[in-house]
Amino acid sequence: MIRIAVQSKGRLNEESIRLLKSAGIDINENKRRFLLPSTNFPIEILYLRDDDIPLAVSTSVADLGIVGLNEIEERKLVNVHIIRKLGFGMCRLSIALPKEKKYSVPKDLSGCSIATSYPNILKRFLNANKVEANIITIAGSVEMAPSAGMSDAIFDIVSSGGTLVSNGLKEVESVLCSEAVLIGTKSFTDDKRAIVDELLFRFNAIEDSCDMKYLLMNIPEESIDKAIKIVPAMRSPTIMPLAAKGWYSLHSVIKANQMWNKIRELKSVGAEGILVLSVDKIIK
Ligand code: PRT
Ligand code: ZN
Repeated sequence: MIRIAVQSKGRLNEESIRLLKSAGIDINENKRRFLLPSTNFPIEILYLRDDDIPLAVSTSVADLGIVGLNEIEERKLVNVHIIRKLGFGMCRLSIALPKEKKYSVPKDLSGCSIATSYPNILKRFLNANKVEANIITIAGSVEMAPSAGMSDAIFDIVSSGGTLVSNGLKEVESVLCSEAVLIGTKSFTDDKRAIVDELLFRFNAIEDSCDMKYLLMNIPEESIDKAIKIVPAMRSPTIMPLAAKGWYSLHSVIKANQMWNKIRELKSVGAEGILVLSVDKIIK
């Protein structure tokens, strides 16, 4: 049995649970408790505040955790290892100033006071740029600090940028790109390693299938070679004869963002009756 810490409520909770469920892990959220075992996979879910997840993994209270990279970069705990990025919870940690203030380079922050909940990441950025500024650590509502007279600037999480605009601030320096990451303790027993490997295998299959489309089409025999060049698939496309002589069915997999260009090219070599289907999982 392994234990994974996920955010109990907040921005990462829903996507974290969705990811585990799409990896085939049954979680009965109706029975939600602090610690909830899956009914079909040797894993239990430990619901925590995001701030507590890195420490839970660092102290081996949990084997794995799902948390924003920003939290890991801020804490830099021993025994915590980033296993992989998860592709959701995208945001950035940025410096913002009142919109009327001038800014061109980090040195312009010299002597400023900067409010943040991420003092360590900010300190590293200021040191790397040889800037002396006064860091004011506050727990929340960082975006209010300049208008409340608490600071000259802020260093905070930005996603759409709407919060900055509505507080009369402008983003001047993006310091860290963050997203949800899977973290783990540095070493596992053999039993736990096998469970973690199975989980990662499933996460990889989900990622590989993401944004992929399955294509089926009818193609005349003389166009098969050209069509294979357009949609080469993972190894090579499947070709099956149709009942109508001289015609074949071709099956392949392509990236969703290539779909319209590929369809145009396939039509130009004589493909007909093209079907485009979503892909649930790809096992390479
Ligand atoms: O209760 P708990 O301590 O668990 O949660 P929390 O309130 O500390 O965290 P939560 O749920 O707000 O965020 C969890 C994680 O989501 C963060 O650590 C980030 O990794 C990630 N994330 C992604 C964000 C955002 N996007 C985000 N937009 N975290 C916070 N914000 C806030 C930001 O602080 C600012 O107030 O949203 C505002 C900015 O949003 P825009 O869209 O207006 O720019
Ligand atoms: Zn938090």
